[in-house]
Amino acid sequence: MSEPETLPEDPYPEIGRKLFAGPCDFRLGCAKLDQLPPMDRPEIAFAGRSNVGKSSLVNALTGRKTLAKTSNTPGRTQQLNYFDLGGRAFMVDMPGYGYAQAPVEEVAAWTRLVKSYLRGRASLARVFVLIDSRHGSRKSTARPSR
Ligand SMILES: Nc1nc2c(ncn2[C@@H]2O[C@H](COP(=O)(O)OP(=O)(O)OP(=O)(O)O)[C@@H](O)[C@H]2O)c(=O)[nH]1
Ligand SMILES: [Mg+2]
Repeated sequence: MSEPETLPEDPYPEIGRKLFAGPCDFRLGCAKLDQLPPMDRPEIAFAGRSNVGKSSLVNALTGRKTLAKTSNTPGRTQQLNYFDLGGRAFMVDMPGYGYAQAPVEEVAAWTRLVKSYLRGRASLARVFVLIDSRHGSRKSTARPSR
């Protein structure tokens, strides 16, 4: 059997372009697991050190400037922020890890939330871990417990 002369065109770049060019709205911010929305669609989440650019990436992907709130100060995002991507999927902008300019109890609370979410969310399809190319992947700055 002879090979077809041209492969069928890959439809996914265009599907993706349309998805991110369409509506994307902030749905809710969750400070606790029981506030998470129903698991009725796939979720993708952005993780990484505080200030690495997770919220900026949500804005860049959707071509919006202020959909996700960004800041020069690490520790801006303090909840699991859900963005509804055209009713097809959720993008989840997560709080970061590492140094954050926030009270230690609050950082500990959102760190617990993120860990529980990552461990148990059945509809979580992908997690993208952002790494600042200026620093590479760094060792945890967490101090050993005494
Ligand atoms: N140079 C550079 N700066 C960026 C880039 N992306 C984001 N920034 C800047 O980095 C800072 C932090 O961006 P955010 O998107 O708020 O970072 P974040 O990871 O959401 O931070 P937290 O919510 O605090 O965890 C802002 O001042 C952005 O303008 C990038 O690709 N290059
Ligand atoms: Mg953020």
